Amino acid sequence: MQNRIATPVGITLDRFIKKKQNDFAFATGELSQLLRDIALAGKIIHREVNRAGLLSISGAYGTENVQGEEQQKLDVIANIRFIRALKNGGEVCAIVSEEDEEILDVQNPNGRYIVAMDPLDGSSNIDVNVSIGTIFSIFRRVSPVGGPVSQEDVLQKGSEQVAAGYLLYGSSTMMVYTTGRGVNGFTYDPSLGEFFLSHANIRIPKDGNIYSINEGSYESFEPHVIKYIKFCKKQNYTARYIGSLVADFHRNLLKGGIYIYPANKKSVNGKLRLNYECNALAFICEQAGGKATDGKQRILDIQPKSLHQRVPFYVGSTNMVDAATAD
Ligand code: AHM
Ligand code: MG
Repeated sequence: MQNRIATPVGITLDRFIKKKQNDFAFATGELSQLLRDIALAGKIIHREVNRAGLLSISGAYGTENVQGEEQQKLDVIANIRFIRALKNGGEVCAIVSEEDEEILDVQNPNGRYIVAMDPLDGSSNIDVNVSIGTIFSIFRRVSPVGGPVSQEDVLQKGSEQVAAGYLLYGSSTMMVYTTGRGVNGFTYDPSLGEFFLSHANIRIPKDGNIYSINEGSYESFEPHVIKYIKFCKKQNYTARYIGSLVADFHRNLLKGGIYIYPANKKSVNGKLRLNYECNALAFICEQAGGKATDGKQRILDIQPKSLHQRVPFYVGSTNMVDAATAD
């Protein structure tokens, strides 16, 4: 704790990671390197996101990119870039991604970590120039190093995460992450190519007045959700819904609020994926003093049964999550 207070705002992400690594007597530096690999991939996606509008213009003229490849959708590009960065880094033995049906064995049996990720979340916002994000969770493998990756490696509870974070490609690009000792946010300066600590030791207010939910499905929500929305309106709370989970979550984290993607008639388990979206944000939220549940159970305690499993998601200020999930 003392360290965090002493950390000057403005140090680079690299130096911050190094400083934190020194807090662990027996740290090998692999997790630190993995976080740096993710930051590097984030810089690459930042560049692609910022060129996205131009890509579609050049696409309209039938041009191909420098490698002579066909123009690809940005979420596919992000997936490729992340996988490449993690593969080259060498710390990871397997990746699971929202973009891929199966486990990706990266041919690095000595890697000690597993990464679960949503390389570009909020894809419906890409074409309309609205904020999007990357979400990641890092787990230590449970199978023996050197052998094949197992189902147990990739289906671990969120409480087993050793680190988690997100990149937000907004008016600025930010990386926010936790290693289980608080949450810190870094803002990218593209002119220097560096992330700088801008939000040290983020704490989410216990209460807030922002609620984020797609009210278009109101009629098909469960009674307690309808009741809570009515309550929010009575309280004159502010409704904010970008439809981009990272951006909605980030705003609520800083200002106090709740994000809900509940079950509805069409999607009985909601829409969001436990492994790629909910676990990481739940870990960050709890580390910042907030709460995350599926309406009944703590997100981090859910034992995943399949890679692409969906769960209802209530995340944000503790008092708001409690109120939204009360019968
Ligand atoms: P995606 O992974 O296909 O991008 O879907 C996830 C996104 C979230 O970012 C966002 O909060 C939610 O889907 C919006 O869904 P809806 O349009 O149903 O409200
Ligand atoms: Mg997603």
